[in-house]
Amino acid sequence: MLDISIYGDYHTSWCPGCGNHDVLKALKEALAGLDLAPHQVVHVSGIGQAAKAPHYITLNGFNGLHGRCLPPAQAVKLANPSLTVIAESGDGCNYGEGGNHFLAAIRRNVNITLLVHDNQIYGLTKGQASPTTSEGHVTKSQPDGVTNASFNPIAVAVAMRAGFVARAFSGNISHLATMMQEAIRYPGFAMVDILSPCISFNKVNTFGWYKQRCYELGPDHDPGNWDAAMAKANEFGEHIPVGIIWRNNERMALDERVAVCKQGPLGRQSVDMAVLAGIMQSYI
Ligand SMILES: Cc1ncc(C[n+]2csc(CCOP(=O)(O)OP(=O)(O)O)c2C)c(N)n1
Ligand code: SF4
Repeated sequence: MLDISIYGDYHTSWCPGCGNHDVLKALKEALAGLDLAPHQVVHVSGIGQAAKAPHYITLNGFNGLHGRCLPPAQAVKLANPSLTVIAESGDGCNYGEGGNHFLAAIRRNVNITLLVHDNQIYGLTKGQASPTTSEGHVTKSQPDGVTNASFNPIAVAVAMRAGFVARAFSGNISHLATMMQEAIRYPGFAMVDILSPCISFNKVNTFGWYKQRCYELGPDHDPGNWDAAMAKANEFGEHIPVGIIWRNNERMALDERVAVCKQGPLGRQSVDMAVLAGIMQSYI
């Protein structure tokens, strides 16, 4: 196990008490436990408070556009499969602006890990409703309460038979770190939706609110059973299950399925100019 100090200790611009601090700590613990040195990991993010995570940890980092962390993360993995690739951003970024990239990543199943800081609000832009904000939640920009049905990322991912789907709570760092490790170990697209309070702009879904409701899934839940996973995915309210909700034990990652990927890193493969010229000719 590596010493956690290898990932640095940086001053952040996050509010004291924000759940993001716990997510960052859990990520360092998870990587240290997996013996992953900074040069072996690429950390890709979008825009928002959560998306600042790569600024505060010593790893290879790439900060992209709002909602767009998944396309570059998948490209990095395909270009160099020896790297561990982690995409990390907020619920707005991943399920709102990046909603279609989220669906495409599930379908494509490249071997990367997605960490979503789900604070059920747009934090950086000061508290507008995000896709996961509950119906009826009053915000400054929804003074009569949110009228849209909230997006359930877990149910969507399980319905699409994604690779690996887990939920965690930033108030339980060791459980969260374990979920991150399981996601990183999974050989395909793995997501962890992390319930992580924004203490400044979401006064409903607080640490206390989640603490009262979150319960850990035990050995009686079989993540390989799709019907059971769907039932757990739809449980959100008075009781919220955390743990591995769904694990697809059958679907192979794109990196294992597609012939060109099996020939090694795309970045090291040579281009057959004659074949390329032939393809271009066929369009002229
Ligand atoms: C295409 C685009 N739309 C909107 C914005 C403005 N914007 C920047 S951050 C943000 C909200 C981020 O919220 P979330 O992803 O939930 O992350 P949080 O700040 O809560 O961690 C928005 C709407 C933008 N930068 N780009
Ligand atoms: S505004 Fe909310 S999400 Fe942003 S740092 Fe503060 S508590 Fe965290």
